[in-house]
Amino acid sequence: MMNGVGEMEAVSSWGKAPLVEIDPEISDLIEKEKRRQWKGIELIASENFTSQAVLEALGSALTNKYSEGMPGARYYGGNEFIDLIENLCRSRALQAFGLDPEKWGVNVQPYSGSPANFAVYTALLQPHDRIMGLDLPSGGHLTHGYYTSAGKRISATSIYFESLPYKVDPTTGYVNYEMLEDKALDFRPKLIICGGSAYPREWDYARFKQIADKCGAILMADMAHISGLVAAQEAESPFEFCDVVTTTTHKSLRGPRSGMIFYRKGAKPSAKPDGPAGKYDYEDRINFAVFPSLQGGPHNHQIAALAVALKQALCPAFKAYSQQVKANAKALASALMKKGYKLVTDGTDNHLVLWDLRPLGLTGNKVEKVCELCHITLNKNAVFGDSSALAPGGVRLGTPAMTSRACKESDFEMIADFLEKAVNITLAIQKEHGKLLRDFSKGLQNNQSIIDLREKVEVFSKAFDMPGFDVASLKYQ
Ligand code: DSN
Repeated sequence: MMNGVGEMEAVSSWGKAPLVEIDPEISDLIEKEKRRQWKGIELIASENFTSQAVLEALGSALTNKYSEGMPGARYYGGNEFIDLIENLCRSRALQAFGLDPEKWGVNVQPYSGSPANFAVYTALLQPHDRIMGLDLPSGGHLTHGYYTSAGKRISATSIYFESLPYKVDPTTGYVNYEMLEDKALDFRPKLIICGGSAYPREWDYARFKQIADKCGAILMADMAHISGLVAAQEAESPFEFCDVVTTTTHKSLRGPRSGMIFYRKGAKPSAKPDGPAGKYDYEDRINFAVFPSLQGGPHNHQIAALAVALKQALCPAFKAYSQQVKANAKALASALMKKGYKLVTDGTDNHLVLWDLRPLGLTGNKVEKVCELCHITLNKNAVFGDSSALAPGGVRLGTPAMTSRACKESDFEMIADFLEKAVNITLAIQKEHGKLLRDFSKGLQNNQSIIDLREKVEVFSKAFDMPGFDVASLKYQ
């Protein structure tokens, strides 16, 4: 049945009307979320505040376009400008990490980090091939393989491949390279992954390469957390030693949510001293794994936004930003340690600290909850040796987001004071109401100490500007 003229007019008027008119409910929730971001202290180590320019590209008409395939070889017409955008993004990605386009290529189509990692496995491995990555409770990532102590396969990496974790040394918190080597020589993995989500120290990529060579494994770095620091040369670069490097783009790199896969190409040195040189064959395999094996059309608005973020990462100011991220993490770490708290590895080399709450008799869940009510956002995190994954013994704190709001070392000392207050509130509630979460939660309601701390946190946070949007025009102040 034909629609009436009035109905069709309504459809065409939707095209130009603003969000607030079309969907006040969603518009209002976005405004509330903006206020939450502005008035809170954001310490989630994997989050950041991206720029207005990146947000503009993300919200652009590029979202309308389908472009399966690679630039110059698409399955749909109309990709003249999309090709230019993707090629610009690819060349900026290589430039940002100082890579020679004769030796390295990059695929910028992965929707995010997990799809990027799975695309690498799909490209370079056969089902049930062996993978070694840092164990989740040691600070690794789910996509590097994870199954529970009862053997339940949690990550798709462990469902479709055979994964064996390596771990950190329980006394130092650093990766135990000797144990990794022993395990790798027994297990003979096809792929070894370096990189993690809650590891506060540098990676010894040269050592990883030695181990990978000894057992004939491909070496992949997942530099998602530190890619901004790598681009700014404020962290060791994995590119000298690794065959493949994956990353998300929204963490320390300050871009949109997206993913990239860098792969070696061109001449491949022989495995034997006098053997003939070969050629890397990763490029076609990785491109094919991303599309058509795993994904459909690339998200062109994300790719354009990533190109913008990479341009910003190439500016001298990004180096200064990344230096400040690290200086702030060190300031936060030493302020907490001065207060007598225990940090995993007793400090940090990068953008995060992992706070071991077990000596206080607290779990990460409770501290996360109290902090959230005080408008400090952080996440509970496993600490090596935790007996329960459901009640991890630590919290993870990161500095990239608040550094994007121009916080300096002295501000992070203030943040350490707020965290100390939050922990003391948690201890007091636990003492009064007990350890069981159900009982503990009763102490959170109308708790005056929480209300007082939240007020202080909001006053502190509001003093810092927000990248990406104008706080003066926020609907909720
Ligand atoms: N969810 C991210 C993190 O918090 O580290 C990793 O994907």
